Amino acid sequence: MTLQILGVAFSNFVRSVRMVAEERGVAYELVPIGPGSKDAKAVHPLGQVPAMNHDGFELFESQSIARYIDAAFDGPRMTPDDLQAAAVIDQWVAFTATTIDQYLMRRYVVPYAFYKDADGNTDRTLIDMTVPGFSKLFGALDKAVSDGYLGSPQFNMADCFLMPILSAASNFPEAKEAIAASDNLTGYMARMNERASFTGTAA
Ligand SMILES: N[C@@H](CCC(=O)N[C@@H](CS)C(=O)NCC(=O)O)C(=O)O
Repeated sequence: MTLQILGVAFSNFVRSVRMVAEERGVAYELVPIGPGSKDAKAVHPLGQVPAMNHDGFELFESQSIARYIDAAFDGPRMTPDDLQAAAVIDQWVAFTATTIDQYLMRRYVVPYAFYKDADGNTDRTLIDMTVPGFSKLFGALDKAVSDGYLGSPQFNMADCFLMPILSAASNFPEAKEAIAASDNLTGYMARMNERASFTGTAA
């Protein structure tokens, strides 16, 4: 059976695992299952996406799915054989999927997209608590991509986690401004915007 990735295209984590599948040349079907839905709860204890089904083998958590896809199929792996090189990539994947996701998606993009006050305007409470940390956060990211990709001169799995977040954040003014002021990040996003695994997973 074709690999199934369960989740919605607008989720940054769904996009990350799709990017890994595309980079590895693995055919997959995107099964449109919404967060919190009955179908999502059948695979994930809290109904989060993404989840995965490969010939009846079910898995959740984007980092686990990404590593499984990288290891389970023929062809050159994204993960280097060298233990320390692989550990450094794992480090950047985890940093992005935990700290950066919390900061930029949960405390910035999600409130812009979904949190409204009684009049239907954006509820900026969480956004306004988050933005003052941007110069430190984007400064760290600018440094982290200074060799070309995240923590490395080579494209790697961590880029599949970072780019969907940066792309979503750049739709909103404070993040857009912070990225524009960061030369390395601007160049990084321009390079990633030409990458088929990124452009091919926009929807
Ligand atoms: N740690 C999880 C986080 C997944 C996650 O937060 N997914 C979001 C969509 S991007 C979701 O399902 N949110 C709905 C919810 O938390 O109920 C992973 O890496 O897969």
